[in-house]
Amino acid sequence: MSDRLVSPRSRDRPKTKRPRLHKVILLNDDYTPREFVVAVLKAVFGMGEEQAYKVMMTAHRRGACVVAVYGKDIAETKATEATDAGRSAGYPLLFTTEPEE
Ligand code: TYC
Repeated sequence: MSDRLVSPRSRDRPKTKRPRLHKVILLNDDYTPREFVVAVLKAVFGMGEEQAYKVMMTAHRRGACVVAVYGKDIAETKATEATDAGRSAGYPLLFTTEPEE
């Protein structure tokens, strides 16, 4: 039987690497009100109150917290949107992105 299904040898396999996912990271600051951070996490990242509060408090206590993981473009768009929401309200709230290992 010559038409068996066999997985191609690595030498023949096309190298289609999956694009890396990117983390959105919330950074603490001394000025943005806690409730405002929670509201932004709910609005931009679709979190519920409890999850948003936990993430905000983790950033508050530890300096930073991973909010979510997306493909590069979505991660960057959401980080910008969330940072802009703070800026529009006069707060230094900052979200950054970084590639996952
Ligand atoms: N540290 C801020 C305060 O005490 C609250 C805060 C939490 C701000 C998390 C940013 O990512 C943040 N008002």
